[in-house]
Amino acid sequence: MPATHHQYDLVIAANRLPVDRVVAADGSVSWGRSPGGLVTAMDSVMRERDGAWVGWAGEVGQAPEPFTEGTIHLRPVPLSAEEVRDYYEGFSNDTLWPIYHDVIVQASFHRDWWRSYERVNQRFAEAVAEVAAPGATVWVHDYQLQLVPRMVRQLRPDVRIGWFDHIPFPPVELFAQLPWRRALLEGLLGADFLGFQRVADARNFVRACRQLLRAPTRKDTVTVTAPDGSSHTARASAIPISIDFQGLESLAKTPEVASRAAELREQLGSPKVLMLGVDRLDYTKGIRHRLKAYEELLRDGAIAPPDVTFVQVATPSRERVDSYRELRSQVEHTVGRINGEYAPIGSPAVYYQHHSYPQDEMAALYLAADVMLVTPLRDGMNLVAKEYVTARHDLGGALVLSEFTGAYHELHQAFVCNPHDIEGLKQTILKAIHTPDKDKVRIMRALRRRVSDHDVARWAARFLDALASAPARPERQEQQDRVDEASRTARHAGEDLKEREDRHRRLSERRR
Ligand code: GDG
Repeated sequence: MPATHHQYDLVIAANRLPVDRVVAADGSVSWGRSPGGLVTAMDSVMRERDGAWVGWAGEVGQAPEPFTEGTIHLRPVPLSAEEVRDYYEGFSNDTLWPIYHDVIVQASFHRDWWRSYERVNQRFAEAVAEVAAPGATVWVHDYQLQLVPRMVRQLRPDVRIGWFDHIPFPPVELFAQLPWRRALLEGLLGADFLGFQRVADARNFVRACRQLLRAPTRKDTVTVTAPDGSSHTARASAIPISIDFQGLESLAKTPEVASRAAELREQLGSPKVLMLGVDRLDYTKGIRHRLKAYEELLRDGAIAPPDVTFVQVATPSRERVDSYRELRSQVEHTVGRINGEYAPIGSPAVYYQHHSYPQDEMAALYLAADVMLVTPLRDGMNLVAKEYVTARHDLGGALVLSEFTGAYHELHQAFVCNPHDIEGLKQTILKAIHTPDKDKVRIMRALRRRVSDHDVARWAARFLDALASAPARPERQEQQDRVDEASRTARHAGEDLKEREDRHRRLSERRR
């Protein structure tokens, strides 16, 4: 820990830094803030603390020198071309991602990839240990960095460590396939607090620890004993992520976005019903199932262009991983077939956009769409669902939402579907189209209330509160157990309040 480094009270570690390299026309290089909820959330907590962010800057080879962007100190971690291939595209996206998403595609297991994952995680941990102030709070993000909590704990036993899982945590039956399952769980158990999108994810994690490590568990806590005999308690709970409600709502309310939304509808041939899908081009997002249901609705004559049309934004993603390349060609083939079969000249049935848009254009698309199709086969949360309802300050529109998303657990008033059930999905889409406006307004109001009450700033604050109050030391947990036990005994014996208080006091005195 060189004394020359400035150290920070709050350290975020995530695969990517929240910035993108911008090359100006004159060739000069600078950094621009990448848009996204996580950055906004961190802004809200870093305003009050001295914060640093450890992550990859997005380019292979030597990392840029640490720098400051806005209020955040950025500490780039270098990755070589082989590490991007093995740690990132390989182990993270072709081993863990499929296992954690119900094995929609087969996972690949390669020992080289695992070794690279370990090496890169160690590098992240060392960078964290270097910038964390004594007693700092360290917040590690996501499946790419599951070994980091334990590695940081070994380097810096003084810091408090949290980990947040942005994607699902799989049932133990699937997780158990991983040859490195023990090391992954032990890596995570270096954390004092682990946050998940759904209660089921937290439960899956605790169950995996119990079954695969034989670790003692109690409700949402796991007791971890290190080889040296020292132990600590890790707590796992659901703290679902959200978005910057106010920021997006204000953007959607600007006259520019409103007029762009109207212009988009006109450019799309002024359909009576505009359907929209916005996803990374990922097999978890259910794009093929969505297209199948849509194609069958056209075939059945239940809908037809130009009255009904569908815009699918499919943001390029992980294009060097085979399963993603295959998905792209299947989706593009299907879109071509649908348009060839069902669209008259000048009125496409599907507008397929394989590129990304600026945020104001996304807001205009949301505002223009009558039916938003969010149909993943499995998704940790799905922020698009939350963004859509946030943009609909006019209370218009209808959200079709898969029950296999984390978002479903908060937005269950939406038009809920099981994307595997194509017949059911078709009926849900028709229901979203034909439900009377007054009912849709009522639904939209409820959905918006949920997101506005649970925005991303609240998510970050809840996570940090949970981390701050997690039982970092086992003695603390034992004390709590003793107090719980005393109050149970007191209740059973029918003691009155005074006696119970006396008992607690005696216990506390004994502890001191
Ligand atoms: C992981 C989990 C979890 C997409 N296209 C454009 C664009 N986007 C933005 C959306 C949204 C974000 O990307 C995608 O978020 P999701 O939640 O849908 O999905 P993942 O990327 O899979 O993220 C997921 C999330 O982590 C957070 O915890 O919800 O379950 O898989 O914000 O708006 N944004 C812009 N142009 C585009 O073309 N500006």
